[in-house]
Amino acid sequence: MNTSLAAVAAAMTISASALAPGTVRAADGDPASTTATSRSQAAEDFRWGAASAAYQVEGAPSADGKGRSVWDHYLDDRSLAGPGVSGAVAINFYDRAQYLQDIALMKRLGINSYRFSISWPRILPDGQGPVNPAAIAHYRQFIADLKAADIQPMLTLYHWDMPLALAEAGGWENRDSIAWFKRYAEVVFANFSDQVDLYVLVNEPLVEFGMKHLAEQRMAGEPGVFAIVPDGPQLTRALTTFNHVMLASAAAKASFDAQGRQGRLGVALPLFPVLNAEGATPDDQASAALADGVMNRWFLDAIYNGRYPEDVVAAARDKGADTTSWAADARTIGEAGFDYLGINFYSALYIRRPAQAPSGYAVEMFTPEGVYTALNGPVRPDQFKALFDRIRTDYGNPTIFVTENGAGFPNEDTLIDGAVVDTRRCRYILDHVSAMQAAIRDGSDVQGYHVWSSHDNLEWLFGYGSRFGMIHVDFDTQVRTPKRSAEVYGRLIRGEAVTAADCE
Ligand code: GCO
Repeated sequence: MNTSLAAVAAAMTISASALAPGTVRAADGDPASTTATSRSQAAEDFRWGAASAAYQVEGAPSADGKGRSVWDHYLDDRSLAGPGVSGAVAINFYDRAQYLQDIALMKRLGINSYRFSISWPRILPDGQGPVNPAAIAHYRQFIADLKAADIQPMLTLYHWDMPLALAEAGGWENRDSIAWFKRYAEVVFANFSDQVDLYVLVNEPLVEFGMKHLAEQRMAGEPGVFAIVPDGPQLTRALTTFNHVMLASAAAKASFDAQGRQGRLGVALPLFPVLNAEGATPDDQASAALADGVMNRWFLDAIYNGRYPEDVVAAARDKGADTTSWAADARTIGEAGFDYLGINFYSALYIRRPAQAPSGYAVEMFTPEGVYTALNGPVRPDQFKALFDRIRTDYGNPTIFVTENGAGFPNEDTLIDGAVVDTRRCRYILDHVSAMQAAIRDGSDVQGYHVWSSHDNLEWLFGYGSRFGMIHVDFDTQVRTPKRSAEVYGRLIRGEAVTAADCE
């Protein structure tokens, strides 16, 4: 482990009650005028949770009249995650007997918020056509079961499992996707708004695009590269996609408001602080600034300032993009008035300019020697804190929910004598909770934190080998075993003071 982080972790004592100071601030932002009552109320209302996504956990790809999704196609028809790797069973979460056990387990840990996604092709099997009442009934029962266990739902409408028919019609690259999503969202709101008051409209347009591009490369017979930040040739397509996803979210929000529904709506963005390595050249610095523009500012500037960042727009124009509608589109996104910002945070990213790049936008992600990393990149809780600070100071201190934070590490999830001691994940969670608490003390309005993920599950094109759960799943028997991280997270939520030593 990176020694400075190890030192920080070792010295820290963390408890949920450390949240209280600064959790709520008065409208004028002056902590001095915050009352003690509102502080403890906010600490009490804080959502301590875990997150998952339909395709990664549910299985049952044709139960109750489900239509096919693009992910059924990728894994089952095209074997893109390897031979025999399928979402047909996943962790069997569509099965009520199974999920009731899982809910009971989460309740025992003390989790009071569960972020899950519902599957668009279950609700509208062909994407736009008739509503499937059996799917509605299933999710209504699931939400009722969650609430009966005192776990509050945070419902994600879209976590990448696009109905295949719509993917074949161009998916998010087709501007009609705005209308497709709006219709789907209206069906969801009409059927669930008596049960749910917190929604994530879409999850991670950036990573979805990277994953789709990797799928395309594999379908073309190449091993492919998973580029979180779109590389030069992909820039125009990526930005077009992001624009449509955000416009679709804005349209869904406008419709929700017009119908006078009660609830809070936002989007979950994967925000990646961008770093230069030591000895970076001015070209590397310019590439890093543009990568920050594409991954972070593109979304945040539109949501909070109603405009797209000029440097990114210029780079896209340079690549031949038709940007005519973008200024008006960004204004529409800015006017949507999302109720909170969902942050999915995993790591910071080192960026440089690739050698022999053509002129214009060119970025490359890399990991310098000796940097402590998890499966999703360099582990930097200090950058998590810096991200909260940036959003507070540059974007008007919006309400934030941490919609995902978590880690996987190679060879750490082995079941030995009935136990999994996932020390690195456990420390990762404590370090990041501590960074979040420091940001709250400094005035950030964070109202919930969700670990990705409650359970080990299907990691998209990377199959079942990349485990991110606090609960170990034996994928052959479906037996669950809470790991050390689950135990320590549960103690933290229940108000005990825990330290990194508890993770050993
Ligand atoms: C993601 C996703 C999750 C992943 C997680 C771990 O948002 O990329 O929301 O589906 O499984 O990030 O890589």
